[in-house]
Amino acid sequence: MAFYQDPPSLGNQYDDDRVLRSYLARVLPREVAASITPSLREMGELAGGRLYRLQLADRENEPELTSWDAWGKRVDRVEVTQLWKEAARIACEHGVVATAYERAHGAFSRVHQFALAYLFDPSSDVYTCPLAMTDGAARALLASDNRALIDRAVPRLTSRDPARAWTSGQWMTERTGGSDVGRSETAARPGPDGAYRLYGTKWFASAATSEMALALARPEGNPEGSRGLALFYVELAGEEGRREGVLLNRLKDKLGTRKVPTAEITLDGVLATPVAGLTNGVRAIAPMLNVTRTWNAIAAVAGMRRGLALARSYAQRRALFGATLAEKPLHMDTLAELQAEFEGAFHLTFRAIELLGREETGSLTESEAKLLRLMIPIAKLTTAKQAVSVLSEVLEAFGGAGYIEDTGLPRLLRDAQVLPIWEGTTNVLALDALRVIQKDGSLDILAAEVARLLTGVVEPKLAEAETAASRAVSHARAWIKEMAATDRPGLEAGARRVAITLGRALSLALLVRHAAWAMDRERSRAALAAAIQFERNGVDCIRDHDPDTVEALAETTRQKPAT
Ligand code: MFK
Repeated sequence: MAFYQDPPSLGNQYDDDRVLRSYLARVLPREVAASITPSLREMGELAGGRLYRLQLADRENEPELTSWDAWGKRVDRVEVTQLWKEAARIACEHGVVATAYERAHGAFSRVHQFALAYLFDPSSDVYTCPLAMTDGAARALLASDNRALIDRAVPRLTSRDPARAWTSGQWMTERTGGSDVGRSETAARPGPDGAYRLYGTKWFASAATSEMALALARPEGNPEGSRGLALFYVELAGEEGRREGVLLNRLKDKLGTRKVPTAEITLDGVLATPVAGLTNGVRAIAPMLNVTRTWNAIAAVAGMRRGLALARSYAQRRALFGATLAEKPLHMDTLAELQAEFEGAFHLTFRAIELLGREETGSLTESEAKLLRLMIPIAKLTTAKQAVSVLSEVLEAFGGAGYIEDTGLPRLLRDAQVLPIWEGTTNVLALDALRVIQKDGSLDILAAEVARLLTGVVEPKLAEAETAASRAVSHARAWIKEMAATDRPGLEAGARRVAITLGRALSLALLVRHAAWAMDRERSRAALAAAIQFERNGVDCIRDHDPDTVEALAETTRQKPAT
């Protein structure tokens, strides 16, 4: 008999997830946990079963843009993949956005909603991209207090009825770039009737199938820079599904997220309504960014979890050199490192989600609000980097099969590679975190949070992890203070290392706190092992700035190419 390898398989993705179930048991009141468990189990079943099978079967399909009909009329129709059609219906009916706004369980509804998103995401072919923007748009509209727009759009954005539900786009990035948004060129011109129309090009409009978008544009006569931009609401759900004044030039040919119909769009006089005045558009869209960055972190965590679930299944089935991979010490050591990274990212992200839920229900203290403002960029950038490195290792854990498209595995890495890029690159968010730290003292609050998490933990095996977490935060505080006084360029150069150190220190403190709880209440040693392993993986990345070395290498960068 010739040899054929059994492929990896997935079970119910809720029942199989110790980390999720243990976390929910700790944070949720018993009656809330009992009430939401059936919905999570149902989503876990879909994600490990029907949706996953459809995802594999639909692997080669991609969205298609039809610009013209047979008779020469411009139609700009986007046909999405089969899985996306199914994912849209499932997400809507299961309330993957709506749950957060229905607030059946107050602040815990955010935890419920993001637990649904976490289970759904890896089998959705990144349908979580439009969901993230939809959630973010609902949040930004509600924050704007623009009653007419709230009444018009929010019930659609948060609907559970697929026939009524809308998704939203987020139109920021232009050819001038996605980071320095203040250079945007899109103009907003009022007509004789006072209504605004937008003129310009949006260069990376994700999920071009949405029924509305929030867009940044500069009202004519406004000054340059980001304060001269305003936030506009654009409705696209016209009579025939296509709105006058919006042209889809082409879909992007991307490394990953290939099922997401990301478009280059020309705005040629589309009607638009100011959301919150005619200036300070970045400030007005910030609530959306904080929500989409949280979705980014949950997608990173969910991607890691899916990769590890497949790698574990494979390790049990794949035999070589006389034993299965699951019996090989080096393979298990490799997977242990990855598992610890996933668990750290999980607790970091869900802690931010808990605070988000409390912010939205008005139960956040002033210092917790500052902590949340700092945690979102830190969680986004830390988890995105982890996802890329963990999923690269996951592919290697399959040997050559991890490199072969029809296993469905390479997609995991390609789709992860967008996570450090969109919604603010690692460096842009590290600088955002540094600005926040210097402005409002939120690093002291983060340090107090780490100290609080470690208080009362008496397990001797966690002592090294506790020390590493608090030392890393102290190092970051001292380093920022010293560099701010002596070496501003050095401070900027080290911003990424500081942000990742803070992300890892907070993750470790959260792991320690959860491990202590899990040993006490569940008699489980798995969370303890994750905390110990995470500390071994390394926490403090801060290095002294060495301007001579950096400058010497910068000279190479600046060298003109030989002609
Ligand atoms: C599954 C996951 C799915 C995710 C899917 C999403 C797909 C969508 C794809 C995209 O759209 S990717 C494009 C995303 N682009 C970005 O995320 C922009 C990245 N650049 C930045 O974040 C820059 O730091 C920023 C544009 C904000 C810099 O602009 P400014 O105007 O120089 O910023 P400034 O002065 O720091 O902020 C202006 C105001 O906004 C300030 O308030 P005040 O006017 O009151 O002083 C800031 O405090 C406030 N602000 C900025 N960021 C904030 C914020 N407030 C709260 N939270 C924030 N995050």
